[in-house]
Amino acid sequence: MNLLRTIKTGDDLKKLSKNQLPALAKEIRERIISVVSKNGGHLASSLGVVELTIAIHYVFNIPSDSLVWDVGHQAYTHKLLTGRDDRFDSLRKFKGISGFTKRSESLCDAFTVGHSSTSISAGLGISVAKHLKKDNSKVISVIGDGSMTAGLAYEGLNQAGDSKRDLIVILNDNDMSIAPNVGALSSFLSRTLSANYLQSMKKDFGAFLKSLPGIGDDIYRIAKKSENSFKTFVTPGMLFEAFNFDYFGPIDGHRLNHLIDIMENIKHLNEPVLLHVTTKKGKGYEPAEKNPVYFHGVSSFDITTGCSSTNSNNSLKADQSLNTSANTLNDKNLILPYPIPTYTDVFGKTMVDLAKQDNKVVAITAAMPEGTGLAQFAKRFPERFFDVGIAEQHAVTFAAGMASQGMKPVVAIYSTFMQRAYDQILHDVCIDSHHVVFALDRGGIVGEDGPTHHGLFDYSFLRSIPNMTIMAPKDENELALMLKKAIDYKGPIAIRYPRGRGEGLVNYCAKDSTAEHSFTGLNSNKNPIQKTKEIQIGKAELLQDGKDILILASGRTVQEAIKAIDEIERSQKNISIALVNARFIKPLDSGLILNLASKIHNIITVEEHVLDGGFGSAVLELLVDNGIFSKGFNYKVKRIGIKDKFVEHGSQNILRSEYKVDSAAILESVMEMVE
Ligand SMILES: Cc1ncc(C[n+]2csc(CCOP(=O)(O)OP(=O)(O)O)c2C)c(N)n1
Repeated sequence: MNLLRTIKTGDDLKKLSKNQLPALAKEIRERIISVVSKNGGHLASSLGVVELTIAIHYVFNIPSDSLVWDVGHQAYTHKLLTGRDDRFDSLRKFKGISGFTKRSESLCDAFTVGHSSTSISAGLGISVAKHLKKDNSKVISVIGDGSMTAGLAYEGLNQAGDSKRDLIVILNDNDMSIAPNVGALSSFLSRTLSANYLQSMKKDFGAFLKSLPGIGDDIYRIAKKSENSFKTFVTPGMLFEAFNFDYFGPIDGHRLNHLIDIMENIKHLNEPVLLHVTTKKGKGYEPAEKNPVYFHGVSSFDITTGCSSTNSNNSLKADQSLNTSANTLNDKNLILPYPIPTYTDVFGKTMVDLAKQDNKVVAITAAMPEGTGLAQFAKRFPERFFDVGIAEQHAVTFAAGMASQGMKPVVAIYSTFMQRAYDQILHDVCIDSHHVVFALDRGGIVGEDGPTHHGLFDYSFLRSIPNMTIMAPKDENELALMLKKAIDYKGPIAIRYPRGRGEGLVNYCAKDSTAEHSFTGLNSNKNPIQKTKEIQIGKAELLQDGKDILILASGRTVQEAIKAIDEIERSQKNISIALVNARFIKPLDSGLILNLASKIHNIITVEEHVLDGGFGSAVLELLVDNGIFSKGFNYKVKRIGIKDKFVEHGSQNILRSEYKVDSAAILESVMEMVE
């Protein structure tokens, strides 16, 4: 019988007997594996919490009781149990089911999320509001041990414990973040768990307590009492009890009956409770159990073998990038005799090259060694590599400290996650102008991960900070050169580059590249991007001169502009277009831009970034401040970028077209201007 099909709500689930639940868990796993194998997604995290999610929905009344998932990437079972099975095939597709929890998608999603470590604070806020509204329903926040490495989680625990608010925090401890979890908390949790003799002592002690009159068989009491007796010197409980949480566990997160019994008991407590559950990431699918890092987030794969169905290029197989749009052709439809490296690959390889030459270069990641391309660096230079956990704020201030001692820290954090560290960039790095290099991967539209993950705000949030320099490469060659430039520079400097493959200009991965980057473009002679010229701070690159229209493009939108210009030339329209690769968002190449703008009065700026405060805004400020528009000419200016909106999820290509930041949008603007 297909049990999953019978469940639309928690009430439907509660009609099942406890004996039927393991069969339901099996069906759910099969459904998740089947859909993720086609659409890509966060597989291992979701498989790890199937039983935990069933137990929560079996015991609590969602959505009256609020369930807050941390990150929201593990919530596939939750989606399947809350009326979204029918649409689950559209997971992560444009207009389909989101890969994270999203309030607009279901009443059962208490909080919209994608970034980590928010669940305790949000849960507490919900709990306090419920209390003020005299609503006695419960709040359950589920947070992973990786997400517990962020300071925000402790800020939540701190207030929750102090306010003694009714809040159940479930710590889903699988000893993994994306990569193996790091830090003192992680070793604390796992040390306790692996101490078998303590576990057995605890069991004996539990049995002893059980035998005492008045204690009986109540699982809750036994768990509690036995834990109390040890917590002061051996268990993770001591940490959470210090925050005034009532600690239970650790318990096996795959034993449904046990989970349900414990939850039935703790739901009657009206105080901060922490239930520590241990789970196996990837549970129930052997390839994911064996390789949870790879299957944390994965593009489409073959279910039997677990191998990627898109490409053999490593960085395209596993999460962190969720690069589902792999191809073997470059943009000009040339088949290349090697896998086209991603920007991330090129960054990682260049970091190794640069670190070989300069022992002051150090690399910092916030829990994403693979995703940021630093895994090779970590292997080659373990003493110069720092994974600080999901702690972007700390990563930046830590880098500032190192820079103050003459080291050259490169902080590699996705653009979207760097948003977390704004004050640290401003206050700790930029005021003293420390030489910290920010490598902002996943700048622009990232695709299927959607609005929580697009890197569409970095130009504007960085541009306003004094002392900051911001670069954006038009292709992977430029990324490598910019990184080299940034290492040699003195002061805060950011390089913002996109998710996905480069242009296939150079067989980067196949070369044992040394200090010298001999870039040999493989494309047709017409392609103006094949030679990468030396980067000079604040200097743009004039790719093509022209008379009628000036296109100022930033980052990879230069490629879209080249495509648009190719199209115009092919259609034999007689339009003369000047194209500038801005390279620098700050400082702009004011000399070149003002000079061109004084001659060409139709100007288009292009950016894969929100228009507000972005590259186009910077250009306009430059033009206005230099009186360009007051010279009596009739100027037309069009800014192409993301209007004041959050961009949904879907493939990068669909979104670029939908939000009009692609070559078609440039072409349209050119035609509007000339007509
Ligand atoms: C602020 C922030 N930084 C980085 C990430 C990327 N990220 C997504 S899931 C994850 C690991 C989370 O680990 P854990 O909470 O233990 O959950 P698990 O996947 O192991 O179930 C990371 C680092 C993020 N979502 N948010």
